[in-house]
Amino acid sequence: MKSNSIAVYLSESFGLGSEKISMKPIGSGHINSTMLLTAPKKSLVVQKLNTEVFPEPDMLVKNARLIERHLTKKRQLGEYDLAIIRHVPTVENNYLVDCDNGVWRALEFIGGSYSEDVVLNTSQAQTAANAFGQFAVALEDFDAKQLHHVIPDFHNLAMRAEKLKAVVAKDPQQRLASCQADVDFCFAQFGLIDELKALTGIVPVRPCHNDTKINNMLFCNTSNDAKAVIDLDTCMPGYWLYDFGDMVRTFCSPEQEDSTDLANVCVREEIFAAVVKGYVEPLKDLITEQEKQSFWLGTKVMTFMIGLRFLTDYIDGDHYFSIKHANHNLERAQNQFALYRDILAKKTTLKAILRDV
Ligand code: ADP
Ligand code: GN1
Ligand code: MG
Repeated sequence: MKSNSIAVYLSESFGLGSEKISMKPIGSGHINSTMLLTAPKKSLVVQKLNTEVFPEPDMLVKNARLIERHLTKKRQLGEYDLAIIRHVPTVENNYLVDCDNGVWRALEFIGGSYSEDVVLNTSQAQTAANAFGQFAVALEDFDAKQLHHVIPDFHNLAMRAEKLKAVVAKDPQQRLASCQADVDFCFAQFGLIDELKALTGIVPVRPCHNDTKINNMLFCNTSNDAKAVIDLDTCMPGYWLYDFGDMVRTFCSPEQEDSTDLANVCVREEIFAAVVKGYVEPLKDLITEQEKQSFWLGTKVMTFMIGLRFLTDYIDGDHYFSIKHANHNLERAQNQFALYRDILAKKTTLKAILRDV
């Protein structure tokens, strides 16, 4: 199907007609294909879902709509101020459309907003972390047992380690020789698995976003305030340390996640402090002492685990994360390991910042 006919089909399905429409890619997500569909009446975000990653798209939509409903109630009670990204039904009142050999959904477009791939300053970091904190608090009384586990073991480091070991043993693309040092480095970090296991029963399992990347936050064009938390696809029960760690991973480096300028990949300490301050403030009445302490482990685990996932996908032949060029996943992995090494090198300073909150 040509992109023009896809646009017409989707536009008609979601009730926007077929006149004067256009569709163009937005954002830089690694999993789904995200497009802005513009029609005279209104614009919608349309996404072709990656059904390899999300084999049950109807469950994905069901989860998201449960969360939408919960957040809507919170807004009505004056307990949640951010915009809510709602799924848009088709003219036949479905939420998924089959088109172009794939499954599509539509989301309300939040106009007058922008997202970032690299945090610009401390104020932006604190604003976004605070909004992710507000989101976490709003979900606190949401019964996360209702959520289907769309990707089982998503942040299970032990399982991620097993996947790396399995792919290394197979080496299906003969790529191991090009990344043996990275694999050895990974294997030397598996003590993190026991550190995580030790938290079982000590830190609470809570509803989590699980993908608190900086580009999953929309900011207002005029005020630069946070406008909406987006990309709710992996909302599932977890530890707050995951959401904290993923913010550190994506907010603190001055370089993009796939930058090859490794000498410049580092944790900006002032951004780290802003993330801590911004996130903990809305959580202050709920967070336990053990949870606060677990944020150091979250900082290490999330940065390391995403690096490990990029490396696993590289060795496996790039089936999971979309890539723009050969070696893209290896470059991403090496970038994340550089960041992880800097985190370890700055342990004393970062732990002191955490302690001071
Ligand atoms: P992916 O799963 O591919 O990461 P996202 O849902 O995060 O997809 O969307 C990718 C990008 O599209 C975001 O970073 C943001 O720039 C833009 N975007 C997504 N949803 C909206 C929305 N409802 N309104 C405005 N922009 C959006
Ligand atoms: C993916 O979809 P996106 O780009 O927001 C991935 C996250 C990773 C991230 C790394 C469902 O997120 O887990 O942390 O890439 N999402 C999924 O940038 O695997
Ligand atoms: Mg995203």
